Amino acid sequence: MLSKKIESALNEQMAMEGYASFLYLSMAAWCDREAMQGCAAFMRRQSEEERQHMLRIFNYILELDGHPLTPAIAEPPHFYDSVQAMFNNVYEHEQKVTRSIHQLVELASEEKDLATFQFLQWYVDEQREEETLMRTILDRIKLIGDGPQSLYYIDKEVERINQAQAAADATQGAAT
Ligand code: OFO
Repeated sequence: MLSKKIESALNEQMAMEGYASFLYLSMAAWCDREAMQGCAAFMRRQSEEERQHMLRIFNYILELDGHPLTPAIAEPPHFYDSVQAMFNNVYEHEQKVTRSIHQLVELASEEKDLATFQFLQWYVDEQREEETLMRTILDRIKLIGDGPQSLYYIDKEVERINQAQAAADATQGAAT
């Protein structure tokens, strides 16, 4: 059974994951229209992952006899100054989510809610991995620089990273 405080904090986190899903979907649309299909595919997959993160909390709240409140989602931005600016935005958003997850973990610990504390460890790991991934992409973008055809090479690099991530997820899925 969840305390009201934990239930409401989990509902807020669910809304945050939902927003991330829409934000990344909007980024996928922008990338597609900029002819960056590799980045578009990456953002679509990220969007789907965030939806799964939202549903994981939704299911957990139900399992603990609480009421998951399907959130209203604010409209995300639809345009970005550059692909670098867009990935910076993703990285900042992930850092914000990480802070929120860490606050939730602290709350679960204060409330002595061991089940929620345990449940949240998956999110702690996931956020660490996502921040590392976004930093890697930003580093590669910096290495490629802004010479002629840099957008082409950035798109190819993100496509390669996306395929590697999808393959790793498939292997993990097969192992569970
Ligand atoms: Fe939900 O994993 Fe990032 O935000």
